[in-house]
Amino acid sequence: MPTPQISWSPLEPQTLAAAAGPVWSVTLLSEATSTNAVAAQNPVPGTVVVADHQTAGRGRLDRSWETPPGTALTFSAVVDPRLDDADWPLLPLAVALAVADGVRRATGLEVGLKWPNDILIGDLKVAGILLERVASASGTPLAVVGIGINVGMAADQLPVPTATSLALAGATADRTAVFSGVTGALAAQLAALRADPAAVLASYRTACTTLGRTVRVDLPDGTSFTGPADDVDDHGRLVVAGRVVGAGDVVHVRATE
Ligand code: BT5
Repeated sequence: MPTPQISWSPLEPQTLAAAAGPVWSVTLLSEATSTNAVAAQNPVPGTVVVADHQTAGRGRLDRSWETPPGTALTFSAVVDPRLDDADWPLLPLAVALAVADGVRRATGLEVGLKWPNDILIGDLKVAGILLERVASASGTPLAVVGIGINVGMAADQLPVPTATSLALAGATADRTAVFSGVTGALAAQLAALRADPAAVLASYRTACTTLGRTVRVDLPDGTSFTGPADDVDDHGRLVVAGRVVGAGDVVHVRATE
């Protein structure tokens, strides 16, 4: 892979705040363990915590999210989705659409969405999302939306062989430009989800590159099975060979002939 040619601008609080616009209230930390953990300490809707560097970034299911200093965008937004309980499972899908839209706006790159919310370029992961449900001081259910995007990593900085970066895909946008694209798209997708959950689901079905592929599903109980990914149902669950999968890891095996 070629070495990316990018001139890096440091993250700067006022520039980030301007990039996000008035909808979001942005705090920049030079270093944090995990922006999700910081944001959850005092969750106020509209708050966005950005870390220039995360020292203990978290993935799902106690996995870790690793990013070398200066190469990644790592932030968490606190949102009040104002959704019926039945529509909460659509939130991760709406956030995945937002990351895809935001990356496209900032870089021109088309990314793929692997169910439920991995962001891929080809078969390599360029961004991940960690959603956690928390309660406000008054008890309102809120979501901490954690987003990690590999913006500028060179090949020798990738934490795992299954990762890639926007720079390695040819993008020259810096972290602030990507932040602007994604925070704007996140506000738009959240509004769309509140207004018309079925329309967001329809957009997700169109964008989800898992559909039509053969996948292996690794279930939380340690078992797995393989089959064609046929649909995303109205509750945001993946349907594989007629079986409904609400939680589990999905591996793209090959395109269905
Ligand atoms: C995710 O988990 O993909 C969710 C990642 C969310 C990270 C953001 S950063 C801001 C906020 N604060 C946090 O602490 N977290 C959020 P999961 O699907 O479980 O994927 C984790 C797996 O991806 C790991 O086990 C590695 O195999 C791989 N991985 C780790 N770092 C990676 C990276 N930078 N790029 C691509 N893959 C990575």
